[in-house]
Amino acid sequence: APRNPITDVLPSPDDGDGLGLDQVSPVITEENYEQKQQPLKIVWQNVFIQLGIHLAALYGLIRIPWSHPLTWLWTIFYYVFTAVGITAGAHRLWSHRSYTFLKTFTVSCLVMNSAALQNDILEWTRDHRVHHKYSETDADPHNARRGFFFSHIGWLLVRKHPDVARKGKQLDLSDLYADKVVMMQRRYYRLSIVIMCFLVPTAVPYYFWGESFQNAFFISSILRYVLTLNATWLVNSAAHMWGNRPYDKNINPAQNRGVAFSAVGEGFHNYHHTFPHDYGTSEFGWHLNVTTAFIDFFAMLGQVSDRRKISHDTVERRRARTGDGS
Ligand code: ST9
Ligand code: ZN
Ligand code: ZN
Repeated sequence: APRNPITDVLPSPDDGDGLGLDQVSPVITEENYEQKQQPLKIVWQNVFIQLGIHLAALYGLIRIPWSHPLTWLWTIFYYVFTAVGITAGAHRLWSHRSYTFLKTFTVSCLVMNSAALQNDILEWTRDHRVHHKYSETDADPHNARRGFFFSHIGWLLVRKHPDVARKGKQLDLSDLYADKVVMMQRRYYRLSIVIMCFLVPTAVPYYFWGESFQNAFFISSILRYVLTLNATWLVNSAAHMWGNRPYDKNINPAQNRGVAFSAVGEGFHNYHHTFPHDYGTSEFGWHLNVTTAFIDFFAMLGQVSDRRKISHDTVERRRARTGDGS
């Protein structure tokens, strides 16, 4: 079986169903994890950048009625394009290794990932693996116990809790350091985001249907970027708070259909934290899950193999044992 980058490093307790380590982290509660809050160290540069791009996005929103309908279509297309770079790329491929790939597919994931501008793949993946292993503790970069604002955007505006790096350094990231595609992106990250997150989305409407520079930049680049950021952050905030918990009622991550829709398939978060190496991050195939359709499409073209899927039986047994009955 392919290795699981999270559980193979530090063993998690077998949860007793005789099926091996299907749960990544032990459920961490107040009793077995001591919270050690630190005073906040605000990073003002990030505060100003986020304020700036959110205001600019608002301006883009106001400009929509005065822009070309093709610009709207392009913006929606580019939203999905960059979102999939995060979901199929950074998340399901590089963080969880839930499927395997061929080179062309990886390179397209990389390009889409740079377009999303959510830190390079190495940094994103490192934070995400530590998020799964130490969910809702100080070692979780966006610990949802610190409230909606912190888990949504606040965590990007302050220095990390020292536990994040401390625990993160115990993870095995050798697969990423050995991954030429990941390391190449890290080397040319700045250049790649300038081109893919700002230049390309602005240039296409401007050159191909004569959109004004202003509209192209504020709508297709900035507004679209800010929307994808917030859709992503909702997985950490909303989907760690609101929704039902049919697979494991003892953890915060929940099934949230609104989030699944805006995050192109990543809102079935109770399922995902219970079965993190399922490539579909949900029981329901393509339902509200563009990402799974995307991976399946590339599988059809022979670019993807070894899609890891949890069997229906395993899911049912787990649901009966730890679900909330919904
Ligand atoms: C963004 C990312 O938005 C969003 C990710 C969300 C994840 C969601 C997951 C949900 C599931 C998937 C759903 C996808 C849905 C997609 C839908 C799309 C529509 N392990 O970080 P530094 C060490 S990014 C091990 O600077 P500070 C390491 O040595 C937005 N070690 O910490 C590191 O040095 P180096 C754009 C770790 O100084 C050193 O510590 N980007 C780990 O406390 C320093 O690390 C921004 O806005 C670890 N986990 O600063 C940038 N972490 O890197 C924001 C750290 O050299 N970031 N170390 O190895 C920053 O400015 C800073 O990181 C900071 C903290 C101020 C937040
Ligand atoms: Zn989560
Ligand atoms: Zn995950």
